[in-house]
Amino acid sequence: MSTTNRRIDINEAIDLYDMDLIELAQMANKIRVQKFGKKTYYNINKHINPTNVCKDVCQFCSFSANRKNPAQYTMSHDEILDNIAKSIDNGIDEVHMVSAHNPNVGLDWYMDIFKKIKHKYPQLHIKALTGAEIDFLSRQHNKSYQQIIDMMCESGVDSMPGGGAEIFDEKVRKRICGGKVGSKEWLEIHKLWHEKGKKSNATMLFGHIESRANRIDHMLRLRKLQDQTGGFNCFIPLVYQTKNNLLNIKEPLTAVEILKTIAISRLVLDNFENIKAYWVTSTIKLSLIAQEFGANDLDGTIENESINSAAGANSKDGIKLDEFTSLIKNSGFEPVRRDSLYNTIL
Ligand code: V47
Repeated sequence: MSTTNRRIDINEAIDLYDMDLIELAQMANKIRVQKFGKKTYYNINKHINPTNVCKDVCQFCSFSANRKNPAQYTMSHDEILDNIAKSIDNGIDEVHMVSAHNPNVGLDWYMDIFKKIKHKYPQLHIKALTGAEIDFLSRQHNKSYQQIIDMMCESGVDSMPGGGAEIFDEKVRKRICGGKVGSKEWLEIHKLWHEKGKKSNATMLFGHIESRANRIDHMLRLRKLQDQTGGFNCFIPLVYQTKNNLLNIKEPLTAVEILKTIAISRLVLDNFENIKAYWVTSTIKLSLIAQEFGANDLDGTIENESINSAAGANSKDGIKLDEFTSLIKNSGFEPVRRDSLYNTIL
């Protein structure tokens, strides 16, 4: 590896996987320490998934209603508001709202709930609608991406979550989620969102049928867009959960491969400030170790997690705040509460 400040290219990044685990950790940790010292960010948030009725059939998904999980639901706006009301006393400052691609409800069902949440709880940050949902809404309701994005802004959406990115490589994407938003379109939607002066996150789903080269390619496409817009808040590598879906992957990733991928993302994504080791998919224990591998954020308390718990993750009821902060502290790091835009909350 060169010692100049030249950016890591695709081949160099793939070769990083062959490095000794601890040496790789040290390289990633050096950057983490320069930027954040021992600080690890978390937030107090709530996930809501208002419907699991989905027009698409992604092979990795265990959440949407399909032949493996036939129990359909669609929450009313009152149910969603009641759900939020129950969490206000827990101090949440963010609602993270992601739905399946439900063709049975109108565009207003999506937009009106944002308005109602903002009206009732103006202090809450609404992080909602993935690039995949925006693409679905645009096709379903014959609107441009720009029109949907304008509607989101008018309805009170503050930022976009990073979901729906999966893996950008077109061949792999076709096999795991053919028919859903394309890679170019996902990036285009985030670009348009950033051009409105808004922030979003970026995920990468790994540990299924993709190669290491596919992961690096994914990161480099994100790095390119981030160079243009600077609009991504954080990168979130999502570890594929194997249960109750159609992919049928027999060998889940090893901890070493997960940690190496997190460390490499810190090194390759030199223009991303925050790398999130999402405790839900990495498991809480591995996320704590990932703090030594370049990760500076572990996500939040969540309260109800449906997408990954349906696939086997131990996250259905979120994590209790004191347990979360003690675990960070006891692993030698300083838990720092942040808002959705990474401002520190004292
Ligand atoms: O896009 C679906 C993933 C994502 C599985 O922006 C799975 O702060 C693992 O994007 N195994 C939705 N992952 C969740 C998401 C997210 C989560 C937390 C924080 C943020 C953020 C965004 O969940 C989907 C998909 O990639 N997913 N099924 C599975 N079996």
